[in-house]
Amino acid sequence: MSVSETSAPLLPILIYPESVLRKVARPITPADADEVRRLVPSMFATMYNAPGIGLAANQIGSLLRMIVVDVAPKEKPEPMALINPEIIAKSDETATQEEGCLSIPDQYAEVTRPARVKVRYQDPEGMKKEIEAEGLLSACLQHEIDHLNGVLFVDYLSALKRNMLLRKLAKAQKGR
Ligand code: K1U
Ligand code: ZN
Repeated sequence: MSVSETSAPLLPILIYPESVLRKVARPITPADADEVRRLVPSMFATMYNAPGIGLAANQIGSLLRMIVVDVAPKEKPEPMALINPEIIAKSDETATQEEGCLSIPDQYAEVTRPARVKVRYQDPEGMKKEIEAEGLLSACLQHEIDHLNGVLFVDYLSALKRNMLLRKLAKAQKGR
């Protein structure tokens, strides 16, 4: 069974203004291996089920520095789990992309970020890796690494746009 079809337990996705979304996640060490092995399949299952193209550990209430992403079409999944991801280079050129967030459901806004990034990370087996990304993958990696630092996409918006969006979210959540 592939990771996009896994039956691993789904995890509840925490919704803004949950405080763990504003916390900084801590680096993963070899002592966390069992927890990482347990969480990775469940984070993929939760991301695909949402559906979403990324998920950071803060969003499921864990403060381990790990994210999962897959921006490929559903028919040809390209799942990636990144442990201790860090941006080691970013372009001066910027790109603007409409972003959403599974922790800020049904609210979208254009966010401007560096167009390309180079990310260093470990895979779940502990192998050191680097990836260069542009387009949607670049925006998604930056969005997920922001989560690990307690940063949300709404932080990039003007106060006016942010307050409008968060008021809409609060209204929608009240009606649930
Ligand atoms: O971290 C998250 O909250 C996941 C978020 C990631 C993201 C989206 C857009 C730009 C940057 C980062 C999402 O996946 S929101 C849902 C979404 O974008 C989507 C859902 C289904 C199909 C395609 C996209
Ligand atoms: Zn998000």
